Amino acid sequence: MTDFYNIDDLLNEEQKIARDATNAFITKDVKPIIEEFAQKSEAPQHLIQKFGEMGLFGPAIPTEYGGGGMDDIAYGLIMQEVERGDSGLRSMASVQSSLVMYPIYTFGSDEQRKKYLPKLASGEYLGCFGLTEPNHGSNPSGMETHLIDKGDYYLLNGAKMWITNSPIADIAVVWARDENKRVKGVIVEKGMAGFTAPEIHNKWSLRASITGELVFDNVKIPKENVLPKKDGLGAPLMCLDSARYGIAWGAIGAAIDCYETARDYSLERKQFDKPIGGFQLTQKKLSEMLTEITKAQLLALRLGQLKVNGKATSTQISMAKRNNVEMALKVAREARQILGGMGISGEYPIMRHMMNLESVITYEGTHDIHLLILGADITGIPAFK
Ligand code: TGC
Ligand code: FAD
Repeated sequence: MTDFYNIDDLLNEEQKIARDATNAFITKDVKPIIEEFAQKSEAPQHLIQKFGEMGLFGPAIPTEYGGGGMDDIAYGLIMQEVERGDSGLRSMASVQSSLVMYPIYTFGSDEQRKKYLPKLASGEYLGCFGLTEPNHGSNPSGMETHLIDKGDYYLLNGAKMWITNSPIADIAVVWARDENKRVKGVIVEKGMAGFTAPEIHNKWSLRASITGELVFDNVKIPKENVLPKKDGLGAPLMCLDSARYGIAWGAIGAAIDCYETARDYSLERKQFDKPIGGFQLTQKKLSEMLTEITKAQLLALRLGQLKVNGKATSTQISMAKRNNVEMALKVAREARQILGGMGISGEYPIMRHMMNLESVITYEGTHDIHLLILGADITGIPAFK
């Protein structure tokens, strides 16, 4: 495994075990089948249960609720290994862990924790997270989805767009404004009257992941389905911090898979009577890829240490998500060139990673939004508005 700066030495036993077990699972159960699912534009739903069995859902959620009870570095390493397989599968794991289990654990009542978390951890339930709307992506504070208080229940109306896993999800954590304009999180269950989740078709990216809408037409939400412990836009933004952190690690996995594929190919493929890896231009590409991967690994690990100590800031997370996803996309593009014509073939994983990363650089805050988050931190002047 690519580890040029012996980062392995900085990990504890639990973190290494989490990483290595996930690596073995992805190598055995994901790598051999994922290209075919992506080509068919189909999600490998048989893996949901296995992800639960492998502890890939909620690794950092306490064990009393079915989670793994591990630290954030172990969580990051798991995301890295899952994304070495496919960004769409990492999406499934990070949405479940950071955007569904995390808010239920952090903002939920004890009844909600007990009711949902063990089933989400085991893979019996799959969840999704509804923040983005057709008219409000980068600016979720403009959300139109709303709740009307009807006594012992709320009426939910509105729509969410681009929601990972929504067509197959058992529950959705949905963010909506109440009559006092406060953002609240509610748990919407599959089968509630007036709730539908149509699939979005024709994606050229994350093809092994299902994406859809969430449509609410006078959906009755019992009051016990409201997340009681926090309201305001800060609540979903805290969830995004957790997911963005996982993506900062995950992107490294995609980059390593592209780099290792290109390195191996460059040693086998001969042109002008020598391996293409022997040409200086190929060596420049490989050297720069390895350098950028190593810098991203160090950034992720230091961020993980800060997170474990409760010191990671949102802006530090934005910097790592932004840097590491861009790094992975650049590595994928360079790797694709090293493979020449074979670079576009499904025989190799590079083009799939590259297309996936075009979503990863947009979701969880676009590349430019993260730049503006950094700019606001540096100057004290938010440039979003
Ligand atoms: P702003 O006025 O700055 O803040 C509103 C309130 O939130 C608080 N806050 C935070 N709290 C916790 N954590 C954070 N990171 C926070 N950032 C802000 C803030 O203190 C304030 O609290 P209060 O009590 O004063 O109300 O908000 P803004 O409207 O100016 O927006 C700022 C901006 C642009 C950075 C934010 O809207 C943003 O991040 N936009 C990007 C949207 C986004 O990332 N969407 C992702 C949707 S989910 C997704 O993509 C899943 S992909 C699936 C997968 O992962 O696989
Ligand atoms: P827009 O906000 O319309 O942005 C378009 C362009 O304008 C971008 O380049 C952006 O950077 C730029 N821009 C916007 N505002 C500014 C500004 N102030 N200054 C400069 N430039 C600006 N969302 C969920 O809630 N849950 C999910 O599970 C989920 N899964 C997703 C899965 C996929 C495959 C995809 C593609 C998206 C998913 N999303 C999800 C939505 C994702 O978070 C949004 O696509 C993203 O936040 C950007 O919003 P948008 O697409 O509406 O783009």
